[in-house]
Amino acid sequence: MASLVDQLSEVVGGAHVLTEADMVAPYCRDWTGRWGGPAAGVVRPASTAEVGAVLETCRRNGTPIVVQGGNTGLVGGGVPASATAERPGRPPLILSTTRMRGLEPVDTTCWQVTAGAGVTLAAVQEAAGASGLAFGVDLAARGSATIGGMVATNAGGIHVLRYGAMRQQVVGVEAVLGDGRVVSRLDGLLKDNSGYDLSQLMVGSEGTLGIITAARLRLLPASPERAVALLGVASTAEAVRALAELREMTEGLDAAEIFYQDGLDLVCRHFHLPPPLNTAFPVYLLVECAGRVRVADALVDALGVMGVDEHSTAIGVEPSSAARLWAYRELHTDAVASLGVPHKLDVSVRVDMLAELEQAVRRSVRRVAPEATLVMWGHVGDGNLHVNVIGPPAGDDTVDVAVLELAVSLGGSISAEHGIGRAKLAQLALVRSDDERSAMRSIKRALDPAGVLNPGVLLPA
Ligand code: FAD
Ligand code: 2HG
Ligand code: ZN
Repeated sequence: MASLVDQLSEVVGGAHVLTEADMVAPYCRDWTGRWGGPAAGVVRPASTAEVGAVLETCRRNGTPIVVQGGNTGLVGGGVPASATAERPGRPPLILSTTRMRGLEPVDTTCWQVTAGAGVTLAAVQEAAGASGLAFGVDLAARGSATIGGMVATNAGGIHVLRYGAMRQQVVGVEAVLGDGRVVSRLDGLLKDNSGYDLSQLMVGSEGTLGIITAARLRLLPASPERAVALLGVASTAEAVRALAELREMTEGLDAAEIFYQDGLDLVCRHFHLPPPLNTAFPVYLLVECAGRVRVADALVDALGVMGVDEHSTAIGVEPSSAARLWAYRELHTDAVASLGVPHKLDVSVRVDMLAELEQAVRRSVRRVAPEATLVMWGHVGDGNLHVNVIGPPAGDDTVDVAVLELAVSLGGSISAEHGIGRAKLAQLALVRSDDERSAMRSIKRALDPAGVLNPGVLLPA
């Protein structure tokens, strides 16, 4: 019988089956460097039919598949399990969607676009912008993160408070299910109550139910005017209060982000940036308003009413000055990566509990990992803190468990936007009941009975 590589080469062409160690290696480790393991190889199909044929080949051979898009995920869901993890059976094949880059023309009547799974977020944003429209989700990994990966993780990002997460942008999905059936809802219907919404079932499924091959996405009118303000404040509680006031007084608030002096220092040091304000503050609130007219004036007026003084504020209206202010926030992930392999905890609580969460995380990390470096930032409007801890060995999850349990004890979630992946598999029971996890397993068995897709991601293998 022909080898797996020969069979796959038949399907996608030999050039798109990678088996040499140095070619395969970059696909085997995640962006953070914390997660990864060996793979049998990488296969790069270019169409839905090829994805179906690859899946069929793997099912016949009993080879598990790890689905990978841009490999910017932060919970280890798009890379193989580590060699030391319990991995019964053979190493998986990585199915990379990066050749599925078809982007249809923007539909300017329906304000929609159909994108192949491997199309990057930046490409969708660019295409929408060229048609006078915009896409509702934005995040710093825009140059690499793919639409398939963003749908599979229900990515959030910086505009959730105005436009929602990826789920809200998905009109329909095409996917090859684990058992080979194809679901395709790319017709662009805004109203369609004809049964279960299989597209939305794919959103947030982290590659465990099907391989997304394309998505029909909702677009928005572009906002020609944009204004950013960076406010230095005394505490997280004050940032939350300021945001509540701004929400009442401004229209078009589309981002509200928080970071702290230690994170800002790190960003400035690592990227050789001057501090944004003349005075240092414990906490920084970055807000952005976007719309058609008078956006900057309205934001400045609101800040005036709030009594914010110029020493504690920087305003960016021109695209370059707005981008300069955004950089202080967006460069946090890269700056932290320069310190070592981080433990990333992406937790959320109700917005009115955020200040308590922040303080409790500081106490908890000090207690369980006193030598560690702790850097936090997040999406304050969504009650979402990104807790990054550098110091403890990658395999030691003491600090992870402490922070996740803390978030749950405050009524929060162990995953605000990055997903469960492999990183938080053991903690899923903290937030999902026995009945819920059992229902999830039933869905998994119904769509992927052989358990070929992403075993050990989101649910135990
Ligand atoms: P991958 O990392 O390749 O995969 C992620 C998961 O999706 C895996 O489980 C994988 O198996 C699955 N998957 C991928 N493609 C498919 C497919 N076609 N079909 C089925 N399953 C698939 N995330 C946020 O939510 N908000 C942020 O603000 C944010 N900012 C980030 C900033 C930086 C600098 C970085 C590095 C990451 C950031 N992320 C953020 C995380 C990341 O960008 C998202 O999780 C992204 O959605 C993953 O897309 P990807 O193509 O890289 O997917
Ligand atoms: C962000 O909002 C991303 O910056 C990444 O979600 C968070 O790196 C992180 O911990
Ligand atoms: Zn985030």
